[in-house]
This record gives sequence, C-alpha cells and structure tokens, in this order.
Amino acid sequence: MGQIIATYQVYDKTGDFAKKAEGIALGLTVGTWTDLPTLVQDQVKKHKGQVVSIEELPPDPKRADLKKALLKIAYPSANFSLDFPAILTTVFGKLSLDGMIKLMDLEFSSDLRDCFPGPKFGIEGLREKLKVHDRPLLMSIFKSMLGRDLSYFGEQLRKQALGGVDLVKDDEILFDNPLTPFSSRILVAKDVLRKTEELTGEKTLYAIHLSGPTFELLDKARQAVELGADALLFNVFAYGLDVLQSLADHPEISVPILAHPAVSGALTSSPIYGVHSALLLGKLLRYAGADLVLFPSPYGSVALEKEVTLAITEELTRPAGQLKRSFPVPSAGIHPGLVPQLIKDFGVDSVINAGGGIHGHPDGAEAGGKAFRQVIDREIKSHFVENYTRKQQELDVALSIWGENKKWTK
Ligand code: 1AE
Repeated sequence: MGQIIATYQVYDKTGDFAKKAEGIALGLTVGTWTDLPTLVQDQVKKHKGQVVSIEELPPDPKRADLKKALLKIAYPSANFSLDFPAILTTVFGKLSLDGMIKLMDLEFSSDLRDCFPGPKFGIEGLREKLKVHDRPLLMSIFKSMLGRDLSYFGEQLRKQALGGVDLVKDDEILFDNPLTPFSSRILVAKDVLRKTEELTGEKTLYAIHLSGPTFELLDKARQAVELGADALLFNVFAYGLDVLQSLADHPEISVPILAHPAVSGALTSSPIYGVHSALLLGKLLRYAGADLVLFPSPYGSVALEKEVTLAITEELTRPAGQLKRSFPVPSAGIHPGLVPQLIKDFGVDSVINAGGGIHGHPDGAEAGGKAFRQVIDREIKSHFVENYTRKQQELDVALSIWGENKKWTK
C-alpha cells in the first residue's frame, strides 16, 4: 500500500519526542487507539500513522531551553484521496496550528508520486519550443505597466524581444484592467513577437498573467490558449496548489505554466513554523505541474539563503520517476553582473530573470536584454572557445553601474 512520509521539525521542553511523535501519528489518523474494542482496532489498524524515525538535533542557540528533533511519520494512502487538499490536510492540517512545528518534507511512495503528471513541458519541452538548448534562458518582466495602455505594452514588449529575451512575463501585480485587457494583451503580443522574430530570427514567448476569481480561471485559460497565448503566469499561492494542478493537468491547457512565489513567504519564511521552501516551492510545485518556478535568488532584493535556493532547485530537477524537470528561475534584483554566479549556482538549465535589471539599463530595455545575452554568451562560450572575445558594449555599460558579481543594493 502507498504511503506518504512526512518529516517535521519540532521543539519540546521535556524532550520526550517518542511521545510527541506517537501523538501526531495517532492524532492525525485514527485518533485514539488502545481504548478501542479489539474488533474495531483491527478495522482501523491499516489507517494508523506509523512513527518511522526520531532524530534529536542540537538545540537552537537562542532557544537552548528547548530540545529539537526531526520526526518522520508515515501516513497510509488509505487515509486520503490523491489531491493536494486531502494530502496537506492529512499531514499538516490541524497540526500546522499546533505550536512550534515546521513541515520539512513529504516523501511520496513511487505509486503515489506517479499519480501526479507534473509539468507538461518541463525544461526539455520549453527548450524545444524556443529551440535554445545550450545556455540558460533569459526572461524579463514587464515593469511600470499600471496605468499604461496597449501601445505602451506593445512597445515595451518589442524592446525586450529585440534585446534577445526568450520569455517576457507580465508582472504579477498586473491584473485585468480596462487599459490592457487580457485578450488584447495576447493579440498585441502575438503581432509584436511575430514581427520581432522576423527581424532577429529568434523566438520570444509571452507569459500572460492568469488571474481573477478561481471558478473563472479555467475558461480564461482556455480562452488564452485559443487566442494563441504562449504561456501562463500563475500566482499559485494566492489560490492553492490544487488550482495549479487542475490547470496544469487539463488537456486543453496546452501551454507552459510559470508559478510565481507571491504570498508563499507567509508560509515558508519562519525557521520554526510553516512549510520548508524546498518542499513548497520545489517538490510540490513540480508535482502540481509548474513548468517554471520563480523563487528569490540568494543575491537580489528579496533573498533566500543560498542553501535553500539550491534545495529548491534540487527538488525541481532531480530524477523523480516520469516527472519532467521544472525550470528553476532564481529572481528578484537580478542584474547582468550576477549572471556568472547564478550560472555557477543554478547551472545551464536555469532561467535568468530580470525586471529592473533590464528596464533600468541606461540605454533602455533593448540594451538591457542585450547586456544579459552578452554576459550569458560570455560565460557559456568562454568555457569552450579559447581567447573568446565578443562585442559587449551594452554589457560594459550595465557592469559600469551595477558592478560584476555584486549583490543587489537599494
Ligand atoms: C521572486 C519574484 C521576482 C519578480 O517577480 C519580480 O517582479 C522581480 O523584479 P525585479 O527583477 O527585482 O525588478
């Protein structure tokens, strides 16, 4: 029978973690156990959670009065239906309200994992769409779109595409509005990007922000696909993992989905409470079908610790049965000077993503895109071509203001 093993980080004054673990294993499954008549005990046995392991950890220096441990508890698949609401309620429902406890990981037995189709495109599918196989992809973000109209939108898109950007995404704060309506953005983008491709010979995909009331999302996503949208940007944590999964699994939603991390900090940021970032932004977003996952890089304006970003990346890309790999997109405050470090940390199979770092180039967004492409090419090609030299005028300008390998500063 399948199972999910949950790992919890817990604290306790007494250090009686065996009692705590057994309390969770019972409390989240059959409730009481030994007080039941023998016949009933037999009936509920297969539903009881099992304590798998208890590992005591060194206490946190600031809370030396509290003992700390990792508890692993197995939940049988007989207890839940195969959807995120049922799984999350089983492993961390009421328990998430129960004091100092953090959900660190969920290990799905392979039969359960294989029930999640995951990303439709993944890294390979997206590379195939763009015909780019040998370098990190470059994504840019529309900025300052609030209060702007479609001609501004089209012009900003044109400049980003001419700069050599592979994907342009809406800002996650751009919602339905009369100046740049949803369907018009798709149509304008198609027209602009067809023309830029004729000029440059390179494809650029536009990811439109899918937003609005939950029950309208599927129809809107269908409409987007029918109008020829290239990709969807989705603020998954404002809705829930199940909404992403329902969209990603739907046969008519035949475009890549970018998952944005907005709101997730409320669940992941505490070292003591909530859900570990590698689980929420890594493993579960991949299971839920995100083709690309944005998360704060260690270097930008809203940063995560480096080891956390690497753990997210590992979950998005490690072998996992038939699941395709999702693209890691370390983001926020990225400028060209950070690209060598980003490639070193996240590899060629990652996406360099910048808003301010493209639009803030003194010579405009087209030059901003070129500066990024120049530094990406320099980093990739200089490994293979001896004495590699290349025109890098736009990059030199960008490095003169942001510096090389310097962290983002306000
Ligand atoms: C972590 C998400 C980053 C994001 O969505 C965004 O808009 C970044 O903008 P910049 O690159 O910091 O200007």
